[in-house]
Amino acid sequence: MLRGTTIAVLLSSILFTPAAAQDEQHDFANPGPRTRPKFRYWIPDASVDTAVVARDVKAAGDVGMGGMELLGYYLYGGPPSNGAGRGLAAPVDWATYGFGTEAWNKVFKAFVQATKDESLILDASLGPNQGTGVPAIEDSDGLAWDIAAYNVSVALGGSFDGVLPGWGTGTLLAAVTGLAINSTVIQRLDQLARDPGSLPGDLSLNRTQITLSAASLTDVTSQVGPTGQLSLDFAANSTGINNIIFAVYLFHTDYRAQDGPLDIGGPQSAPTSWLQNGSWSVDHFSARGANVISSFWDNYILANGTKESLKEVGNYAWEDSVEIEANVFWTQNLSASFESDHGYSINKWLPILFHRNGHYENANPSVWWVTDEADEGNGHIADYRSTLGKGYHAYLTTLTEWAETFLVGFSAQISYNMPMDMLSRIPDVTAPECESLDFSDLIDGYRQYAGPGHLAERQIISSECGAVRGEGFVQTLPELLWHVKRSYAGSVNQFILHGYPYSGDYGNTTWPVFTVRKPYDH
Ligand SMILES: *[C@@H]1O[C@H](CO)[C@@H](O)[C@H](O)[C@H]1NC(C)=O
Ligand SMILES: *[C@@H]1O[C@H](CO)[C@@H](O)[C@H](O)[C@H]1NC(C)=O
Ligand SMILES: *[C@@H]1O[C@H](CO)[C@@H](O)[C@H](O)[C@H]1NC(C)=O
Ligand SMILES: *[C@@H]1O[C@H](CO)[C@@H](O)[C@H](O)[C@H]1NC(C)=O
Ligand SMILES: *[C@@H]1O[C@H](CO)[C@@H](O)[C@H](O)[C@H]1NC(C)=O
Ligand SMILES: *[C@@H]1O[C@H](CO)[C@@H](O)[C@H](O)[C@H]1NC(C)=O
Ligand SMILES: *[C@@H]1O[C@H](CO)[C@@H](O)[C@H](O)[C@H]1NC(C)=O
Ligand SMILES: CC(=O)N[C@H]1CO[C@H](CO)[C@@H](O)[C@@H]1O
Repeated sequence: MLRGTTIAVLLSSILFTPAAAQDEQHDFANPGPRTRPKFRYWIPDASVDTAVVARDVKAAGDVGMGGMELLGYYLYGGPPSNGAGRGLAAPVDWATYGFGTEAWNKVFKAFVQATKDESLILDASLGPNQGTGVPAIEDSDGLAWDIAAYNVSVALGGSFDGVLPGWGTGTLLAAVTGLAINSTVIQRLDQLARDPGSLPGDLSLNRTQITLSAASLTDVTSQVGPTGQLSLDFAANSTGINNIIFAVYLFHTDYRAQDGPLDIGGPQSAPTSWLQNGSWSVDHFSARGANVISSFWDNYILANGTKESLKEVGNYAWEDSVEIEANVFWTQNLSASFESDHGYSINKWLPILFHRNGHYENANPSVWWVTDEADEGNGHIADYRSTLGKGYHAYLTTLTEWAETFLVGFSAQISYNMPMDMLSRIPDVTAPECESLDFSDLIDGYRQYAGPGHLAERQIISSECGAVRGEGFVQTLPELLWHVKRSYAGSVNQFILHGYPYSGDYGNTTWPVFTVRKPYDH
């Protein structure tokens, strides 16, 4: 963006002129709000004082910011059971002060109005905590999915007559049999060293690796009875370690973007409807997940003039890094999409997906199943990841198209924490966002991220800039400028400084009053 493309950039900004962008002054000494940095603005929840919100917005404008990016922090989704520096309870009732409630709307409207009053612009997180979801009816199809595998071993030459393991824990996706022919303990002394046969980006992990004969893998789903009954005879096999029957089930992760009031401590009351019951992470691999978010906003946030106000001062709808927990990222229709993408059924390859395809500890089990194919089955994993990426494309582009009808567009931290080709998804949003923290201020990292954006003529490459582990409330401006300059050098041209916490008190006199400090960690 900084090189010899000024004419192209000017031309495309004339062609791409949402109402709110037309007022932008291209004055180097006194840039308009769209060119200035913004603060990520954490409010703890919707119990905040709207006068303080207005004061914070004004304070941001007064120090030269273009505006704020509003994020209801909600104790990072909810207080963890071990405290972790975030308390053990919410000090106010989240049935009343949850994301998307009447109280939330009041705060949001005040934020929009303050932004307008100060002639600034705003970004808004799509949901609480990190924007992965909104209030919704529990277990509805558009919410996040996961799969789990259960197994039972059968001795060589033996047989099985019983109920599938794990029966009743979800919808049966497939039952598969295979012959284990090797079991090896793999020790990886250097975690960053490339594992032979692994896919790009995989960490090297210690594990027991069980090799399945690819030729033996058999989809036996059609033989499973209505109560999970299965009878199989393995008499034919006399070599190898043992036979294994896998049962793989589909279910909702029930991963919360914001805990429901009864899932946390503090002065909580029972929700009277799903609207007061916290937020659920949506399915990030289908348009259906995107529609849960957009229809919630259309019906419960954008009504009564808010949408019209956003046409004036709204910049981006935004989603933070995706941190949904899953064994294996999935979407309800993935098996069908996989078959139509690759021309074969995923069913008998399901057992080998259960490592490095989800998030958090569940994606790093102590046992990996692989095949005796030359690539240990990684070709099938790559096929799965490409289908998953197409689902994510549908999610991102659906939100982008929706956001562009009333905002400048959609900004998101693309493919964070998910096993997909990040670069191919970067063009899917209006303003792809990276960050200084986990890009480690690496100019080449920024360039890799910005490249696909430039090829797709994206004008803005955003950064969540300035977070440094352990530097909350002690960082100096020269340090911050250093992060900014490294980013500019790598083609980043929008800065969301991380961050500005709500400046008022949080809580009430009955519950401990404290100010939420969220200095650095997401
Ligand atoms: C403050 O805590 C008291 C005691 O639990 C509760 O009754 C009251 O509703 C709380 N106030 C707010 C604003 O949540
Ligand atoms: C297979 O099942 C056993 C017990 O049924 C369980 O301990 C083991 O973790 C399972 N293996 C894998 C890789 O899931
Ligand atoms: C089992 O796998 C290990 C590691 O790949 C290999 O060294 C060993 O030869 C294999 N054993 C058999 C019987 O194939
Ligand atoms: C694997 O195990 C070895 C031996 O216990 C240990 O030294 C090493 O750090 C472990 N590697 C990883 C990547 O955890
Ligand atoms: C709220 O969510 C909980 C699960 O967290 C569920 O058990 C309860 O039925 C839900 N209540 C309403 C009113 O939706
Ligand atoms: C819009 O106004 C109606 C009527 O006052 C009210 O019932 C509804 O909750 C409002 N919706 C929003 C999102 O403000
Ligand atoms: C599921 O995928 C198949 C194959 O791509 C497609 O024909 C079908 O419309 C999809 N269904 C849904 C609900 O997305
Ligand atoms: C019944 C069964 O699992 N048969 C398998 C025995 O092992 C050979 C070699 O791996 C496979 O080809 C068979 O399918």
